[in-house]
Amino acid sequence: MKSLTEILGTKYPIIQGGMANIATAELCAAVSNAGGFGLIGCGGWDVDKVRTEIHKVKELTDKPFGVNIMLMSPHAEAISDLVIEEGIRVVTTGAGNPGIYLTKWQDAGIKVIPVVPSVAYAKRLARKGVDALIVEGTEAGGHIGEITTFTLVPQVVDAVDIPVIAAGGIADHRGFDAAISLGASGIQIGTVLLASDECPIHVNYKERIVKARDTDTIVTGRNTGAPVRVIKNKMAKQYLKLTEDKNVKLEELEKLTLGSLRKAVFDGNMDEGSIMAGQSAGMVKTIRPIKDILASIYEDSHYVKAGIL
Ligand code: TUI
Repeated sequence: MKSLTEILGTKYPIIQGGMANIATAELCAAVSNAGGFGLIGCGGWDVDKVRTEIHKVKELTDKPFGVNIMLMSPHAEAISDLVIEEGIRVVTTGAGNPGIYLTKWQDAGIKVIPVVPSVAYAKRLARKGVDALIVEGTEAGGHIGEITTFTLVPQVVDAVDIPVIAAGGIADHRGFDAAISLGASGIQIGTVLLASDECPIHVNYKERIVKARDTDTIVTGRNTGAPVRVIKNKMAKQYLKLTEDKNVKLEELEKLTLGSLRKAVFDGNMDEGSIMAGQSAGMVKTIRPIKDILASIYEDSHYVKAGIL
């Protein structure tokens, strides 16, 4: 089996989450330049915005990078063609089934790494020839599945014979080592990158992550089929109330979520914004340069120190 760093062409077996409105060209290039695998997170962006961001990354780094496609987006199909036109080498997907795009991407030589929230889903996609899987536990921020990283990763590792990337709840070398112990080939990180110098979000958002305690995240939308983990605030409580109404439309809620995410990201509005973050926010204590975050995860790993990785 090819190692993850061989598949990705990176120094570290660490990839960046596809955080909507946050994973811009700037963040992507900063992660790739620091030795990780950066990605543009398309979120709800249209194809022109994604094209512009891809061109920016090509200016900012000569290192490998990828594109994360949020499959609930109305622009997902157009972006699925754009990544081929732009010669993107690696696509990760989230929030849905990438099945209808697989053959097209594989024919174009694109490596496909979907996020999966369950074993059944992992097996189905592995059979279809995807190159690796991101196995994301419910500790993660944003749109999530139900199962914890600690239980899901080993079950997927046993069920497939492609590399598994563990995600959800990992913010330091201890989480990295735990992931490797569970059989993963690498990790995906998101929340800890929010508290980085290079992350292009409002400083209030970064400081809210640093201030977060273990119990500060909650999951909204569990009863609507689109569970999203955020930092508890006025907006999250409002959203929870709204979803108690059985007749509320899913599209309406998604618009509210992505719209209010922008309030948090750009305006630093910590009351009315949707502050997406994972449970690892409680572990994040300082705002640091991305190269320090990645180096401390990898170089402090016991597996790396022992020469096993
Ligand atoms: O996608 C994410 N995290 C996200 S996407 C996002 S933007 C958004 N905001 C509000 C509502 C919806 C989206 C913010 N954070 N992570 C990857 C991920 N994928 N987590 C869980 C899944 C997933 C869930 C169900 C993947 C596949 C899946 O399959 C469903 C099916 O039956 O196809």
